[in-house]
Amino acid sequence: MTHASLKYDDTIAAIATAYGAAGIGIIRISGPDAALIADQVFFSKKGHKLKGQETYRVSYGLIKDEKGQAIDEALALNMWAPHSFTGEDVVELQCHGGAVVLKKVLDLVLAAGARLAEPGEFSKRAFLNGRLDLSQAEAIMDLVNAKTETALTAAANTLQGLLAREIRQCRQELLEVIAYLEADIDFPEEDFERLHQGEILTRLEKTRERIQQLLQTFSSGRIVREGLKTVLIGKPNVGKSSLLNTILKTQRAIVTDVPGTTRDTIEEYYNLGGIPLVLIDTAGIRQTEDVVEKIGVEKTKDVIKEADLLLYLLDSTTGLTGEDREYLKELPKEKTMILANKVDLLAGGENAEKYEEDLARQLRGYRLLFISATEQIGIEELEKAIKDQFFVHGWENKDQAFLTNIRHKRALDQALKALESGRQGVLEGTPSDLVSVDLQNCLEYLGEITGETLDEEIIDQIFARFCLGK
Ligand SMILES: Nc1nc2c(ncn2[C@@H]2O[C@H](COP(=O)(O)OP(=O)(O)OP(=O)(O)O)[C@@H](O)[C@H]2O)c(=O)[nH]1
Ligand SMILES: [Mg+2]
Repeated sequence: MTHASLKYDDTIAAIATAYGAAGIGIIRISGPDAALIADQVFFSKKGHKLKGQETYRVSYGLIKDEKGQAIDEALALNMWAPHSFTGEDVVELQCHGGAVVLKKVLDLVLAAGARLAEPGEFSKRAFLNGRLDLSQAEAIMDLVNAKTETALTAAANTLQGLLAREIRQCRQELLEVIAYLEADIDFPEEDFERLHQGEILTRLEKTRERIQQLLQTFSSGRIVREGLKTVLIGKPNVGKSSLLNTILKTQRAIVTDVPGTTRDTIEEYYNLGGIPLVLIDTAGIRQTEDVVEKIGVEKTKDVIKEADLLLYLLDSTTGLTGEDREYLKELPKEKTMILANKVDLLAGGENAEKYEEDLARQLRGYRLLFISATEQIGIEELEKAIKDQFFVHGWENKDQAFLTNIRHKRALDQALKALESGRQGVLEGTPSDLVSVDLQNCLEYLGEITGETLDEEIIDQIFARFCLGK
């Protein structure tokens, strides 16, 4: 499916900047009548019209309402098709940033014949006009929502087309193999240069490796995009909320010496050296009769299921209790790290050493750290341990394509399956036409990532998740 031929005959407009008081705010107008519409609300000081201007010109003037009353001073930036973000004629009116002013200017633009853009509609037009592939359009959304620099780099890489380039190369490789197979099917008698089975396998192997490599970047990619879900759990009063506050360096959660202080889960972002942590403080796991607390405890169980990392806190002064053992049994070992908190309360010296050794022995197989949430002992070590466990190196690599989007991951999984089936077919001497079907399926799935082979309906859904003005 090719979208390049699709043309819209209506002109859309929206406020493209964030809501609220700011230095400037931008109204973006895109479509065939962008210039005509802008010319009805924007009047340049020099008296020229935007229609007929050279592309990429900035004009200075006034925005006026129907009665000729000046609303705002503004700059008008015109970018004519096809050299604009959407690939259509675009005028951006840079006004003063107040919400009321922008709303008024937008109303005037709409009254002059533009239609209010749907969320993501500018990006969608850019995609349909071939200015962006789908993975790049989705990266815009990630870029806007990026919570850390690393997330920003990953999104920017996709936006630059690194993922699309990788996918295109895989598709190219497959297309060549398919072309040979098809020729073999259509002209079995004819004498032309055929690809040996070995050569076909080598090529498929190469594509498979590429796809697998991309898939491997996903788990880290998802973490970079959505954050590492880190859940603080443990019995009441062990210091979960205190640890949350210490890591965040604010008094985010209420801390008291009353057990059961935290009743609802609290979620906060924390930037761990460029990597987003979603820190979740919980009501802890315990038997309780209190209704509110009960709901909190139930919620904790749900959160545990979705967590990437569980930080299980113990109170060092009581050590590992029978209750702790019961709870730990319920938790998946591989994603649990145990923090023996309140070490500041332990008497120092030999006893403490022996205590630590004992505990380590009892918790063999777990990652164990000794900390004090309130006295800030062992916090740096904790952060380092998290980084070491979860983050592969290579984030620094600016040219690396990263898979950060679940839709891309699913398509790639399917592509790999189809490719595997085709490769198996070649190995077993399956007829070329059947192998070709598998490879074409693979091609199709790869194309879903960049949007070359995707239903219009799905495309609509993807763009609908964008915010207004994008
Ligand atoms: N000495 C010392 N006291 C601590 C430490 N961490 C927490 N506390 C104290 O332990 C008490 C309980 O702390 P919280 O952070 O509220 O414990 P919690 O696990 O969130 O408790 P619930 O929300 O009730 O489940 C408070 O009085 C804290 O000041 C620590 O490292 N050392
Ligand atoms: Mg608490």
